[in-house]
Order: sequence, then C-alpha cells, then structure tokens
Amino acid sequence: MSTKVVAVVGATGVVGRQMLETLEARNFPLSRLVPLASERSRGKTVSFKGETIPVEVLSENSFEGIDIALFSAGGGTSKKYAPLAAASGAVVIDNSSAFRMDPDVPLVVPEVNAHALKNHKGIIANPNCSTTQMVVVLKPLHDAARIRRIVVSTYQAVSGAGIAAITELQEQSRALLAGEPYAPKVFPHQIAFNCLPQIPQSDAFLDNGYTSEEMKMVHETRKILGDDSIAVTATTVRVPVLNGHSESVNVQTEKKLTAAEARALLSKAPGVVVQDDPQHQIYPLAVNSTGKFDTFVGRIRDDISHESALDMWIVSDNLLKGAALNTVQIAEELL
Ligand code: NAP
Ligand code: 3JN
Repeated sequence: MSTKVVAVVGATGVVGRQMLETLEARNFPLSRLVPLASERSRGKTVSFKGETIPVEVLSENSFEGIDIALFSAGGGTSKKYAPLAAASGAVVIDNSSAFRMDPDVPLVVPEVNAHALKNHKGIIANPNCSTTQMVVVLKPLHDAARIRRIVVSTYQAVSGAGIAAITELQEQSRALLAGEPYAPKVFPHQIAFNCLPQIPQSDAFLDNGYTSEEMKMVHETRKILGDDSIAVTATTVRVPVLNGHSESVNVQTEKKLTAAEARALLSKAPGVVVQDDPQHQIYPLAVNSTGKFDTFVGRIRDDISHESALDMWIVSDNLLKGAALNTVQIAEELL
C-alpha cells in the first residue's frame, strides 16, 4: 500500500488532536504529517508517533504535495481552503457542515454508504456527530424493513462544542458545588446540573422552530441513507456530560421488525456493539464510550404505542465516530 502525505487543518483543536491520535492508533500509512492551524498557533508543535512536529500556519500554498487533507477548522475555513486544496490535487475530507448538503459532495459514513465515495470530485464531507452514530445503527434496520419515520432526542456532551465548553462545565460545576457564582460564557444558560435544548448554543432558532443541529440530523440522515422519503424529527439537547453523545431513537418501519430481530441484525452490524441486558443493568453509557471506536446500542424494545416501531438508546464517542474516526475511516476507504 502506498503511503500518503496527510495534512490536518485545525490540528490544534479538540477534533484535530483526535484526528492525529486516530491516524497514529490505526497506523494510517502516511509518509509525512503536516499539521496546520491559524496564526494563533505559530510556534506551537504537535506530537505524532513520538515526534514533535511544528504546526504550520494555514495559507493558500499549504497544499502543495499534499495527498489527503483532513479539515476540522470550522465551516468558514473549509469554504475558503478546501476548494484550493482540491485544486492542488489533494483529496479533502471535511468535518464541517460547509459542503455536506452539496449534491456534488459525497456525505459518507463508511459502514453505511462507502459506495458514494466513487463519485467524489476532490471534496468529501463527514457528517454531524449526532447523525453519524444514528445512521450506523439504523442502516441494517432500513435494509431489512425500510424505515419510514425517525423520532430522535439527543443528549449531547459538551466536548462537541469545543475546549471552552469543556472548561465551562468543569469550572462551573466546581464553583456551584463550592457555593460560588459562575456566569455562563459559552452557553446561554447554566450547563452544570442542567439540560439545554439549544444546539448550537450560538445560533438563532430557525423559522420552523428547530435548531440547525436538528435540521442537520433531518437532511444528513436522508442523504446518507439515500432515501428522501424518510420522515425525521429531532430534538437536540446539551447535557452536563464531558464526552459521549447519547440518543433516544424511535424508528417506525414499513415491514414489522421485532426487537429480537433488530437485536440479531445489529449484533452483526459493522462498527456496532449491542449492549442490551437491562435485567443486569447493561446498556450503553456515555462514560464507557469515550476512547472507543464502536457505536453502542441497547434498550432495544418494541414500541407499545405503535404496531411497527422500535425504541432504542444509541451512544458513541462524539469526537471519534462522530468526527475524527469517521474522517480517518473515509481516508482508509480511499486507499
Ligand atoms: P476547536 O477546538 O476550537 O479547534 C478549532 C481548530 O481550527 C484549531 O486548530 C484552530 O487553530 C483552527 N482554526 C480556526 N480558525 C482557523 C483559521 N482561520 N485558519 C486555520 N485554522 C483555524 O474546535 P473543534 O471542537 O476542534 O471543532 C472544529 C470544527 O470541527 C468545528 O468548527 C466543526 O466544523 C467541526 N466539528 C464537527 C463535528 C461533527 O459533528 N462532525 C463535531 C465537532 C466539530 P488555532 O488553535 O490556531 O486557533
Ligand atoms: O455540538 C455538537 O455536539 C456537535 C457540533 C458540531 C459542529 C460545531 C461547530 C460547527 C459543527 C458540525 O459539525 O455540524 C459545526 C459546523 O457546522 O461545521
């Protein structure tokens, strides 16, 4: 297998650092790693495979000689630099929402629609974390029984909102337990000991009353499963968990699928681990998902309110399968 020159744009960020760790952990065949970030990171270094590598400041000339560019530096940076990288001959795998719904850009979860990669034109999009962990579980159910409607509520960890959000949960929890005040800076309300039904925290609600995160789940799920007729409604909630997104998912299918049948299908599904023994209090937990490559599903049960629907609980490391790991898996598929 040939080795590649790989650039990571946003290498100093929460997701970028996970990308470096994932490339290393999976022994991705690279001949050179080029970590890129903003002017703020001038002089910084990253560690990779025991080496200390200087961070380079992103510029229009950063992509000469780059084979694969993994982007995780926000939508604005992707919109400006991903087309330049592609024009220089790199294949871009972009972790932002900038190109996800572009009909010319494949939106890929390898276990679900790796086939979409063959039509790429230099830019490939990585889905939103909440969508990724859901579709990796729903794909085998859709293939077996055709999903007609999904009702999902998410319980999203603060790590999805970056380093400042992680710090805010930690510091606010300590302050409140000590009886001291702590004014929110990142989130619009107290996040410690609370749940906030607004993701992302900075965006206005849309005219239809949903948030952009909720509408990402609607549109991205349909694109990845390749079926615009699936009805999807989502409520996305930030919870005081450091890492690992959890989801309560209700799935209505055209053909009746029992919980036992779903469990059997999911036990064979790639990237999925069934943890479903409620009598022994075994079900997926966010704290156990951290650092794991798999997506966990449990509490699988027949919906007592509908003759052809199932309920389940899906958990994954939002920084890994939700972001860095899926991006690296796409790069592995390209090889
Ligand atoms: P973060 O911790 O704030 O890191 C941002 C990274 O982007 C840093 O490396 C930063 O460099 C770099 N950056 C920012 N502006 C830049 C610019 N103008 N030029 C070059 N580099 C720039 O954020 P994060 O949590 O890692 O998230 C990064 C992005 O990943 C998000 O904006 C989002 O698009 C995507 N994301 C996707 C998912 C998903 O669901 N798939 C989840 C989380 C995040 P400096 O250190 O130099 O500032
Ligand atoms: O909040 C989360 O749990 C996931 C956050 C994802 C995110 C954060 C900032 C910008 C995204 C994303 O991937 O959808 C973006 C973006 O729109 O690129």
